[in-house]
Amino acid sequence: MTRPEDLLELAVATAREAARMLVQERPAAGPDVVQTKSSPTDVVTAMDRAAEKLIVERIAEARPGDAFLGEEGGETGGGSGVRWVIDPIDGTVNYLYDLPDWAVSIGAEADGVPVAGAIVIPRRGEVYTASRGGGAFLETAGGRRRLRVNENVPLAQALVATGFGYASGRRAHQAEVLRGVLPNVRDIRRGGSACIDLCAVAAGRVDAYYERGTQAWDVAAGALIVAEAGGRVAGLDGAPMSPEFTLAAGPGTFESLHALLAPLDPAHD
Ligand code: 2AM
Ligand code: CA
Repeated sequence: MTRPEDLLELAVATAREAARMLVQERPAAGPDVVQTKSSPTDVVTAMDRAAEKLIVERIAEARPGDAFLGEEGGETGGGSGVRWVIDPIDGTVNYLYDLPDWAVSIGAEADGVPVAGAIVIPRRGEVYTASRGGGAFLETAGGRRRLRVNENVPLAQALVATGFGYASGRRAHQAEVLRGVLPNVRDIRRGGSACIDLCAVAAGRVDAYYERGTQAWDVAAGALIVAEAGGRVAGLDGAPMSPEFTLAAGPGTFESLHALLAPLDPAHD
Protein backbone atom coordinates (compact mmCIF):
# COMPACT_ATOMS: atom_id res chain seq x y z
CA MET A 1 0.00 0.00 0.00
CA THR A 2 1.15 3.50 -0.78
CA ARG A 3 0.76 6.01 2.03
CA PRO A 4 0.49 9.71 1.07
CA GLU A 5 3.04 10.58 3.80
CA ASP A 6 5.63 8.27 2.22
CA LEU A 7 5.09 9.82 -1.20
CA LEU A 8 5.34 13.27 0.37
CA GLU A 9 8.62 12.44 2.10
CA LEU A 10 10.12 11.32 -1.21
CA ALA A 11 8.73 14.40 -3.00
CA VAL A 12 10.23 16.78 -0.42
CA ALA A 13 13.67 15.12 -0.35
CA THR A 14 13.83 15.02 -4.15
CA ALA A 15 12.61 18.60 -4.66
CA ARG A 16 15.16 19.82 -2.08
CA GLU A 17 17.98 18.04 -3.90
CA ALA A 18 16.92 19.41 -7.31
CA ALA A 19 16.60 22.92 -5.87
CA ARG A 20 20.10 22.71 -4.38
CA MET A 21 21.50 21.68 -7.75
CA LEU A 22 19.64 24.51 -9.52
CA VAL A 23 21.02 27.12 -7.08
CA GLN A 24 24.59 25.78 -7.27
CA GLU A 25 24.77 25.35 -11.01
CA ARG A 26 22.83 28.38 -12.16
CA PRO A 27 24.99 30.26 -14.66
CA ALA A 28 26.22 33.64 -13.38
CA ALA A 29 23.50 36.27 -13.54
CA GLY A 30 23.47 39.61 -15.27
CA PRO A 31 23.35 40.95 -18.79
CA ASP A 32 25.53 38.11 -20.02
CA VAL A 33 22.92 35.51 -19.35
CA VAL A 34 19.88 37.66 -19.97
CA GLN A 35 20.93 39.33 -23.21
CA THR A 36 23.59 37.28 -24.92
CA LYS A 37 23.83 36.12 -28.43
CA SER A 38 23.63 32.53 -27.27
CA SER A 39 19.92 32.32 -26.53
CA PRO A 40 19.31 32.90 -22.80
CA THR A 41 16.32 30.62 -22.81
CA ASP A 42 18.62 27.75 -23.82
CA VAL A 43 20.48 28.18 -20.55
CA VAL A 44 17.26 27.80 -18.62
CA THR A 45 16.02 24.93 -20.76
CA ALA A 46 19.25 23.03 -20.10
CA MET A 47 18.86 23.52 -16.32
CA ASP A 48 15.17 22.57 -16.53
CA ARG A 49 16.08 19.32 -18.27
CA ALA A 50 18.90 18.51 -15.86
CA ALA A 51 16.63 19.07 -12.85
CA GLU A 52 13.80 16.97 -14.26
CA LYS A 53 16.27 14.18 -15.08
CA LEU A 54 17.57 14.22 -11.51
CA ILE A 55 14.02 14.15 -10.09
CA VAL A 56 12.82 11.28 -12.30
CA GLU A 57 15.99 9.26 -11.62
CA ARG A 58 15.70 9.63 -7.84
CA ILE A 59 12.00 8.75 -7.74
CA ALA A 60 12.32 5.85 -10.19
CA GLU A 61 15.18 4.47 -8.09
CA ALA A 62 13.03 4.54 -4.95
CA ARG A 63 9.78 3.50 -6.65
CA PRO A 64 10.22 1.58 -9.89
CA GLY A 65 6.88 1.18 -11.68
CA ASP A 66 5.52 4.70 -11.05
CA ALA A 67 4.49 6.95 -13.95
CA PHE A 68 5.69 10.51 -14.64
CA LEU A 69 4.33 13.65 -16.24
CA GLY A 70 6.92 16.41 -16.53
CA GLU A 71 7.22 19.74 -18.26
CA GLU A 72 10.34 18.61 -20.09
CA GLY A 73 9.96 14.84 -20.40
CA GLY A 74 6.29 14.50 -21.20
CA GLU A 75 4.41 11.40 -20.11
CA THR A 76 6.08 8.09 -19.27
CA GLY A 77 4.37 4.86 -18.28
CA GLY A 78 4.33 2.74 -15.12
CA GLY A 79 1.67 0.41 -13.79
CA SER A 80 1.78 1.05 -10.03
CA GLY A 81 -1.15 3.51 -10.06
CA VAL A 82 1.09 6.32 -8.76
CA ARG A 83 1.94 9.19 -11.09
CA TRP A 84 4.38 12.01 -10.35
CA VAL A 85 3.65 15.42 -11.86
CA ILE A 86 6.82 17.49 -12.04
CA ASP A 87 7.72 21.08 -12.79
CA PRO A 88 11.51 21.21 -12.44
CA ILE A 89 11.59 25.04 -12.49
CA ASP A 90 8.35 26.98 -12.14
CA GLY A 91 9.01 30.67 -12.67
CA THR A 92 11.65 30.16 -15.34
CA VAL A 93 11.82 33.86 -16.24
CA ASN A 94 12.56 34.68 -12.59
CA TYR A 95 15.28 32.00 -12.60
CA LEU A 96 16.75 33.54 -15.75
CA TYR A 97 16.85 37.04 -14.21
CA ASP A 98 17.97 35.79 -10.78
CA LEU A 99 14.77 36.96 -9.10
CA PRO A 100 14.04 34.79 -6.05
CA ASP A 101 10.55 33.57 -6.91
CA TRP A 102 11.12 30.27 -8.65
CA ALA A 103 10.44 26.79 -7.33
CA VAL A 104 10.69 23.07 -7.83
CA SER A 105 7.21 21.54 -7.74
CA ILE A 106 6.49 17.83 -7.34
CA GLY A 107 3.00 16.36 -7.00
CA ALA A 108 1.95 12.72 -6.62
CA GLU A 109 -1.36 11.16 -7.64
CA ALA A 110 -2.65 7.73 -6.66
CA ASP A 111 -5.19 6.34 -9.12
CA GLY A 112 -5.67 9.84 -10.51
CA VAL A 113 -6.29 11.48 -7.12
CA PRO A 114 -3.75 14.08 -5.89
CA VAL A 115 -2.30 12.75 -2.62
CA ALA A 116 0.97 14.61 -2.01
CA GLY A 117 2.59 17.89 -3.07
CA ALA A 118 5.94 19.54 -2.33
CA ILE A 119 7.09 22.98 -3.48
CA VAL A 120 10.62 24.08 -2.63
CA ILE A 121 11.52 27.77 -3.03
CA PRO A 122 15.24 27.70 -2.32
CA ARG A 123 16.00 31.42 -2.60
CA ARG A 124 13.37 32.10 0.06
CA GLY A 125 14.26 29.12 2.23
CA GLU A 126 10.65 27.91 2.12
CA VAL A 127 9.21 24.44 1.66
CA TYR A 128 5.44 24.03 1.22
CA THR A 129 3.89 20.60 1.64
CA ALA A 130 0.53 18.88 1.69
CA SER A 131 -0.75 15.33 1.86
CA ARG A 132 -4.35 14.35 1.25
CA GLY A 133 -6.29 14.68 4.49
CA GLY A 134 -3.09 15.65 6.35
CA GLY A 135 -3.17 19.45 5.99
CA ALA A 136 -0.82 21.94 4.35
CA PHE A 137 2.37 23.24 5.95
CA LEU A 138 5.14 25.78 5.47
CA GLU A 139 8.60 24.81 6.68
CA THR A 140 11.37 27.37 7.10
CA ALA A 141 14.58 27.47 9.14
CA GLY A 142 12.40 28.94 11.90
CA GLY A 143 10.03 25.97 12.10
CA ARG A 144 6.90 24.53 10.62
CA ARG A 145 3.40 26.01 10.61
CA ARG A 146 0.04 24.83 9.39
CA LEU A 147 -1.47 26.87 6.55
CA ARG A 148 -4.96 28.30 6.31
CA VAL A 149 -6.45 30.40 3.48
CA ASN A 150 -8.18 33.73 4.10
CA GLU A 151 -11.99 33.46 3.95
CA ASN A 152 -14.83 35.75 2.85
CA VAL A 153 -12.59 38.63 1.85
CA PRO A 154 -14.70 41.41 0.27
CA LEU A 155 -13.58 41.92 -3.33
CA ALA A 156 -12.62 45.55 -2.72
CA GLN A 157 -10.13 44.30 -0.12
CA ALA A 158 -8.89 41.26 -2.02
CA LEU A 159 -5.24 41.02 -3.05
CA VAL A 160 -5.31 38.92 -6.22
CA ALA A 161 -2.36 37.13 -7.84
CA THR A 162 -2.42 36.36 -11.54
CA GLY A 163 -0.11 35.54 -14.43
CA PHE A 164 0.07 35.96 -18.18
CA GLY A 165 0.84 33.54 -20.99
CA TYR A 166 3.75 33.78 -23.37
CA ALA A 167 1.77 34.41 -26.60
CA SER A 168 1.10 38.03 -27.55
CA GLY A 169 -2.54 37.51 -28.63
CA ARG A 170 -3.39 35.80 -25.37
CA ARG A 171 -1.72 38.59 -23.41
CA ALA A 172 -3.83 41.21 -25.16
CA HIS A 173 -7.00 39.47 -23.95
CA GLN A 174 -5.53 38.92 -20.46
CA ALA A 175 -4.92 42.68 -20.29
CA GLU A 176 -8.60 43.25 -21.12
CA VAL A 177 -9.66 40.86 -18.35
CA LEU A 178 -7.33 42.68 -15.97
CA ARG A 179 -8.97 45.99 -16.90
CA GLY A 180 -12.21 44.55 -15.55
CA VAL A 181 -10.63 43.14 -12.39
CA LEU A 182 -8.24 45.88 -11.28
CA PRO A 183 -10.77 48.62 -10.40
CA ASN A 184 -12.72 46.14 -8.24
CA VAL A 185 -10.00 44.64 -6.03
CA ARG A 186 -7.41 45.91 -3.54
CA ASP A 187 -4.56 45.24 -5.96
CA ILE A 188 -2.92 42.71 -8.25
CA ARG A 189 0.32 40.75 -7.78
CA ARG A 190 2.19 39.19 -10.71
CA GLY A 191 4.91 37.03 -9.18
CA GLY A 192 5.83 34.93 -12.21
CA SER A 193 5.37 31.44 -10.76
CA ALA A 194 1.97 29.76 -10.70
CA CYS A 195 2.93 27.25 -8.01
CA ILE A 196 4.26 30.01 -5.72
CA ASP A 197 1.03 31.99 -6.27
CA LEU A 198 -0.90 28.93 -5.09
CA CYS A 199 1.34 28.65 -2.02
CA ALA A 200 0.62 32.33 -1.32
CA VAL A 201 -3.15 31.65 -1.42
CA ALA A 202 -2.67 28.71 0.98
CA ALA A 203 -0.61 30.86 3.37
CA GLY A 204 -3.04 33.80 3.30
CA ARG A 205 -0.37 36.03 1.71
CA VAL A 206 -2.76 36.79 -1.12
CA ASP A 207 -6.53 36.29 -1.11
CA ALA A 208 -6.91 34.68 -4.53
CA TYR A 209 -5.15 33.60 -7.72
CA TYR A 210 -6.41 33.18 -11.26
CA GLU A 211 -4.70 32.37 -14.54
CA ARG A 212 -5.39 31.01 -18.00
CA GLY A 213 -2.89 28.64 -19.63
CA THR A 214 -1.28 26.85 -16.71
CA GLN A 215 -0.49 23.19 -17.32
CA ALA A 216 -0.91 20.20 -14.99
CA TRP A 217 2.73 20.38 -13.81
CA ASP A 218 2.44 24.10 -12.88
CA VAL A 219 -0.44 23.48 -10.48
CA ALA A 220 -0.47 19.80 -9.40
CA ALA A 221 1.30 20.25 -6.05
CA GLY A 222 0.02 23.79 -5.45
CA ALA A 223 -3.65 22.91 -5.91
CA LEU A 224 -3.42 20.20 -3.24
CA ILE A 225 -1.65 22.66 -0.91
CA VAL A 226 -4.51 25.18 -1.38
CA ALA A 227 -7.19 22.50 -0.89
CA GLU A 228 -5.51 21.21 2.29
CA ALA A 229 -5.33 24.81 3.55
CA GLY A 230 -9.12 25.01 3.24
CA GLY A 231 -9.28 26.73 -0.16
CA ARG A 232 -11.04 25.97 -3.38
CA VAL A 233 -9.34 25.44 -6.76
CA ALA A 234 -11.48 25.09 -9.89
CA GLY A 235 -12.25 26.37 -13.37
CA LEU A 236 -15.27 28.44 -14.38
CA ASP A 237 -18.90 27.45 -13.82
CA GLY A 238 -18.10 24.33 -11.82
CA ALA A 239 -15.53 22.92 -14.25
CA PRO A 240 -12.38 21.42 -12.76
CA MET A 241 -9.18 23.46 -13.03
CA SER A 242 -7.52 23.02 -16.41
CA PRO A 243 -5.25 24.83 -18.88
CA GLU A 244 -8.42 26.73 -19.87
CA PHE A 245 -8.67 28.44 -16.53
CA THR A 246 -7.72 28.07 -12.87
CA LEU A 247 -9.13 30.07 -9.96
CA ALA A 248 -7.99 29.51 -6.37
CA ALA A 249 -9.25 31.25 -3.22
CA GLY A 250 -10.76 30.71 0.19
CA PRO A 251 -14.50 30.10 0.67
CA GLY A 252 -16.56 33.19 -0.08
CA THR A 253 -13.74 34.97 -1.88
CA PHE A 254 -13.80 32.25 -4.54
CA GLU A 255 -17.48 32.88 -5.31
CA SER A 256 -17.18 36.69 -5.41
CA LEU A 257 -14.16 36.64 -7.67
CA HIS A 258 -15.79 34.03 -9.89
CA ALA A 259 -18.80 36.33 -10.31
CA LEU A 260 -16.51 39.21 -11.30
CA LEU A 261 -14.38 37.13 -13.69
CA ALA A 262 -16.92 34.94 -15.50
CA PRO A 263 -18.53 37.76 -17.58
CA LEU A 264 -15.03 38.93 -18.61
CA ASP A 265 -14.56 35.64 -20.51
CA PRO A 266 -11.10 34.94 -19.03
CA ALA A 267 -10.86 31.38 -20.43
CA HIS A 268 -10.69 32.50 -24.05
CA ASP A 269 -8.09 34.35 -26.11
P1 2AM B 1 7.07 28.35 -16.21
O1 2AM B 1 7.83 29.35 -15.45
O2 2AM B 1 7.46 26.94 -15.84
O3 2AM B 1 7.09 28.58 -17.69
C1 2AM B 1 3.63 32.51 -15.34
O4 2AM B 1 2.45 33.26 -15.41
C2 2AM B 1 3.34 31.14 -14.79
O5 2AM B 1 2.55 30.37 -15.71
C3 2AM B 1 4.56 30.32 -14.58
O6 2AM B 1 4.27 29.41 -13.56
C4 2AM B 1 4.77 29.63 -15.91
O7 2AM B 1 5.51 28.45 -15.78
C5 2AM B 1 3.34 29.33 -16.27
N1 2AM B 1 3.05 29.35 -17.69
C6 2AM B 1 2.76 30.42 -18.41
N2 2AM B 1 2.50 30.11 -19.69
C7 2AM B 1 2.63 28.81 -19.76
C8 2AM B 1 2.49 27.89 -20.82
N3 2AM B 1 2.17 28.28 -22.05
N4 2AM B 1 2.72 26.60 -20.54
C9 2AM B 1 3.05 26.23 -19.31
N5 2AM B 1 3.18 27.07 -18.26
C10 2AM B 1 2.97 28.33 -18.48
CA1 CA C 1 5.84 25.91 -14.84
